[in-house]
Amino acid sequence: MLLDLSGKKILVTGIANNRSIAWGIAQQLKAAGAELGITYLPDEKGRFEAKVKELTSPLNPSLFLALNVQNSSQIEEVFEAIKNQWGQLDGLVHCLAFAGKEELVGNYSATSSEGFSRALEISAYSLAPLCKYAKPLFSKGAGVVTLTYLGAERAIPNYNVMGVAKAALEASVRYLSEELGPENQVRVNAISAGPIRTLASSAIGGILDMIHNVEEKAPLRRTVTQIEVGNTAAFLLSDLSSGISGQTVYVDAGYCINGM
Ligand code: IMJ
Repeated sequence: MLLDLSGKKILVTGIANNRSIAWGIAQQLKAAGAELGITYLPDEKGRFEAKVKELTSPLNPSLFLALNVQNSSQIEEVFEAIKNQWGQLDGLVHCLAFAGKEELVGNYSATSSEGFSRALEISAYSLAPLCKYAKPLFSKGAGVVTLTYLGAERAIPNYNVMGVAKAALEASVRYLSEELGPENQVRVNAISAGPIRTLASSAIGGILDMIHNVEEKAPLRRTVTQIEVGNTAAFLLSDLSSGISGQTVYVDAGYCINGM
């Protein structure tokens, strides 16, 4: 098999429900033979935990861990569990983003300092401490994949502080790839996915207009699926992509090449 992840132990963060891009990624990594660890966002009522557990149980994850990246001891606990159960890590998938609803509408100049800090902390900064704790566990040729969006480099209505966070995330991918590459051939890449209806996008005004625009203008005249993003993540975490690091790879039906 050309694309083979068998024997690879990969941690997937950011699954919230069956529309999550992280869920499409987890399914395709499993289909390629990977052994999965899954994290969920702990909340008071345990709603995410129950939902994500039920959704992912067919994939037989060998680790199922609480992870709120704003809680640094939880980050340490996740990698302690990986060290104890797996002894090593072959892949890390970062699909975490959050901005306050009020920051995702209207004028960017109205972004509050707290809103800016929170969006950047969760959506961009979090990749750094995850890589810091993963680093001693990474096997030779391990990979890191994160999710970004075109709003990092173009001004997209209402994306606002998330665009700034994604720009910081894409820059972080370059610095982390420079840090992790030399010693152990660890590669760090981002996937820039086109708009998909998910929990993170359905709450947004104008998302349907964005999707219709893609269906009209993208070279493929359609949107992409979570599974297509998952297939690219599988490629980026496999040895097939051994020469690719520090990149933003577009899985957007070609949308971003259009002049208008
Ligand atoms: C998000 C906001 C504005 C425009 C948007 C999006 N477009 C797309 C998204 C055009 C495709 C979705 N996207 C790429 C995101 O990164 C979304 C992040 C996000 C979404 C929410 C919604 C609910 C909430 N906080 C959020 N934080 C981040 O309370």
